[in-house]
Amino acid sequence: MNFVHDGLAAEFEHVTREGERKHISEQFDSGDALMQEIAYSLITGSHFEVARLVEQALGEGYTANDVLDDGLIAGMSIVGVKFRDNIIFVPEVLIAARAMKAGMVHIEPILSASGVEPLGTIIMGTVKGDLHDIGKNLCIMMLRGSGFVVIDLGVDTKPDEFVDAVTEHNAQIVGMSALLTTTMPNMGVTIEALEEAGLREEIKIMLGGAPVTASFAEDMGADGYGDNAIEAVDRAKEFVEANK
Ligand code: B12
Repeated sequence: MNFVHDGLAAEFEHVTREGERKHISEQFDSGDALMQEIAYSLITGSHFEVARLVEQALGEGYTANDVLDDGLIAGMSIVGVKFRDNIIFVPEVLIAARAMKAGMVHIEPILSASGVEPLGTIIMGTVKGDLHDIGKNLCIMMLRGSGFVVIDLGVDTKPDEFVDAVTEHNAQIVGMSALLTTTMPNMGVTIEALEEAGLREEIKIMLGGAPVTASFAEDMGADGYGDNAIEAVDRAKEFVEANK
């Protein structure tokens, strides 16, 4: 690892799992001061600063992909770890998410204009009866940042809305989120609806949300489970890889 930013080096100390330390530190290996400043500003939620630095980087000739990967996503990975390990809580995550958004405002137009072939199309929604969307939105942000096209169906999404969206957008992946034990079964109901519509064989399904577990996802007939936004991206990439 190659930290030239003291604040970021201190933030990295919150990452204690060996595999994650390796993965995240690799993102900072270039030792680029500006990218590390962007990551740090994102972690600390300084959204004006993130917007300013991203603009500066693009003006200096950094590619949108580099700024996204080495600055914004690298910073967001540390936010994800800190949230999971109860070092920060929902308000701080939302503030970091706002900072990510402030940076993405400058990145997204370039990425969409560059015609980079998307990795795949994902339908994401919080299932019927459930209004929680903070975690789903974080996943969507990370998935978009990683090169997927994501159709966001929002909250309280009925099974037939998932079915219609898969057909309309010719999607390869469906992601469902649930935060209530009472709405978790609607994930299974939605999977049944996708089966009945004859779409199950054509898509991969991943489930997530705080009360959802890997074994629950398996019981419901999903193809995968993600514990956090980073894992949502990992699952989606695995699905695409498996389909090649
Ligand atoms: C914020 C919040 C709310 C907000 C939601 C705002 C919003 N726009 O989302 C409001 C105030 C509206 C709310 C309402 C309610 N809530 Co609430 N809420 C929470 C709270 C505090 C935080 C949830 C959250 O956003 N976490 C942060 C995000 C980042 O984490 P996450 O969602 O788990 O997402 C991560 C992963 O799970 C994963 N992930 C998420 N989705 C997906 C999808 C895929 C495909 C993948 C791979 C991964 C993935 O990645 C995310 C990022 O790391 C939790 C308590 C808690 N600490 O969890 C209670 C909680 C979920 N709520 C609860 C309850 C009971 C309710 C209400 C019923 C309260 C009421 N009596 O009215 C209502 C339900 C309304 C409804 N019909 O949905 C209970 C649920 C209990 C249970 N066993 O079911 C909880 C656990 C609080 C508690 N301890 O009692 N709530």
